[in-house]
Amino acid sequence: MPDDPVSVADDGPVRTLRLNRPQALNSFTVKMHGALRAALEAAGRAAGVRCIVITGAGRAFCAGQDLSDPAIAPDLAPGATPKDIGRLLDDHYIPLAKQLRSMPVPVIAAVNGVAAGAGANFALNCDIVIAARTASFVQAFSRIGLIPDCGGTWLLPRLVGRARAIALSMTGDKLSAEDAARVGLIWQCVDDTAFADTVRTLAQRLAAMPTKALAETRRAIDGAIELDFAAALANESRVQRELGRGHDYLEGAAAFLQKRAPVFSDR
Ligand code: T3D
Repeated sequence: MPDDPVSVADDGPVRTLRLNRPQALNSFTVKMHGALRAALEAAGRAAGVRCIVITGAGRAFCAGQDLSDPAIAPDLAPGATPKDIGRLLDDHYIPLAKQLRSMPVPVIAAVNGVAAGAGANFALNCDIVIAARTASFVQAFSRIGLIPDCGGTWLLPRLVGRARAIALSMTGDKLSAEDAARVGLIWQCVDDTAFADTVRTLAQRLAAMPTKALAETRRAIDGAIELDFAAALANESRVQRELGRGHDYLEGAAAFLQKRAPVFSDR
């Protein structure tokens, strides 16, 4: 559908979800939220999908909330009742952030252009963030009197430390993709000319890996942030025991010993 806010394309085991509102820099409307969450749900259920790439159409990745969406746009009339922004977060951004961090397959954010506000933090919730060199990250919230959301207050200090988290969030300054990679906000910054190929190669590579172990890796690392050292060690043992009973471990070890390529299938 040409006016579909999220387009879906498969390349073998890799499913690409493209935010498709380029005229508004792929900012989130309630409709796009619904389409994205449904597409993620469908991708998670599809046995043949082993890696998801999320990217944007046109020159932007995502400009965060569409500030003109009637569902949330402030009524500027004097005395008008303020819209309930907390409800918008409860209904859309929180479920999206949680969904991304519990997907059964790895999720790559391929940040093709500017990622602002919740659009930036939405990307940071993905497993691996690759950005084109001309892309940028903007904690735009302070410019409109808000705080970082979609997990930003939790993610930013953990990714880049308190000093950078606070300065980026208070100033709302644009951070180049190159600087984002340098300070550890994202995984990689790639020249625009190499961007599509780099994303495709990584996605296909992840898709050929043991999917269940990758999803459990994310879960264990995210969970360990909340644990003390002993509890993290115990959790590693519990998850490793479970994975050790799976097909992918037997296959991976056998393939190594037999000097052949493994074929993974666990989900
Ligand atoms: O309701 C709530 O606010 C609660 C939700 C919170 C979650 C959030 O995400 S809050 C943060 C919302 N996002 C922003 O504040 C970002 C606003 N956009 C910008 O700061 C800039 O557009 C960018 C830094 C992203 C890009 O700048 P630039 O110069 O490359 O592009 P531009 O000229 O500003 O924008 C191009 C068009 O996209 C323009 O429309 P026009 O004039 O061509 O018809 C602009 O209005 C539109 N656009 C950009 N961002 C948004 C948007 N339209 C609606 N909502 C947007 N967020």
